[in-house]
Amino acid sequence: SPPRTVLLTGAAGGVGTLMRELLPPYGYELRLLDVAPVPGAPDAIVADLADRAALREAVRGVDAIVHLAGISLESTFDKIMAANIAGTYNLYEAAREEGVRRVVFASSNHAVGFIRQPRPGDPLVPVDTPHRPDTFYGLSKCFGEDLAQLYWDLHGIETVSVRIGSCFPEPTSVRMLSMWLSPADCARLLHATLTAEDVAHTVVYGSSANTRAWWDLSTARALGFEPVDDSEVHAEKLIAEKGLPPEDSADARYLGGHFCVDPPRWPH
Ligand code: NAI
Ligand code: 15L
Repeated sequence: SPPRTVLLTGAAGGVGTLMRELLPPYGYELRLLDVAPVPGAPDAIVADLADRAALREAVRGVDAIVHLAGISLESTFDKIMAANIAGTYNLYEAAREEGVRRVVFASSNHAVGFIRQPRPGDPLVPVDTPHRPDTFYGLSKCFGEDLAQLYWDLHGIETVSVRIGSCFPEPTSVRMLSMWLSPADCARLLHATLTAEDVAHTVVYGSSANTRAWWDLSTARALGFEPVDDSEVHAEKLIAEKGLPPEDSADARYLGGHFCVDPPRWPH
């Protein structure tokens, strides 16, 4: 039977706040967790991913986990290590101990951020391209994907790793015209990842049906995801406001855009 009770980690964050509104209509009962208090949700579990006892209690009895918690931008290695690397390990251990069978892991475009943006006519970027992180942050997402594979192979815990593009109410940069995952499409995608059968460890790209897409969405579609929105409706206004990024800038060159911030060292 499809999962009903879902633990949403990172519930106080940007995506978490959007999904708190958009997932319940699909029939989910959400249990919320964040290290920060979740506004308007007095029942939310306020706990750090470092707190193994709290995680074990938080995952007890849920059908699935949507794991959004963590540092969501570049930071120091030590902070990334604690929240994203050790934190994700702690959560999977809790899932194993409590018998939770499915996790949806919020990976990121920054796991493959140093891949060149395809130009019009080039093939879309496939999910099985080698990792190419652009930051310690992106590296932590590579770790999370490999951890997910290990927990499938060793313990039979299924994961869909969603390499999210840019999930915000609207695209706010030219790069985001390619990367945008509308909140409604994000909810559709999470619903697909929670209900598809036999996912083992599947990696999918998370973006909308963007005219300027860079990514191959076939693995997401195979789970039943049908994106509806297209960032193109925002393109004219956005480009008029921001202009196109210079051709030799990271924003015009790499999937990860401005996360690839070190121009003098680009050998490619
Ligand atoms: P966010 O930074 O707004 O939210 C992350 C939440 O995690 C925050 O509420 C924070 O308090 C919580 N958190 C951080 N460290 C924690 C810890 N040690 N223990 C418990 N909670 C902790 O990020 P956003 O934008 O909502 O992203 C959600 C997830 O999706 C993140 O994992 C991010 O890396 C990933 N993602 C988001 C993208 C986007 O476009 N918004 C793009 C790609 C990936
Ligand atoms: C991410 O991974 C970040 O969490 C998010 O804040 C955005 O910066 C997004 O990528 C992006 O690349 O636009």
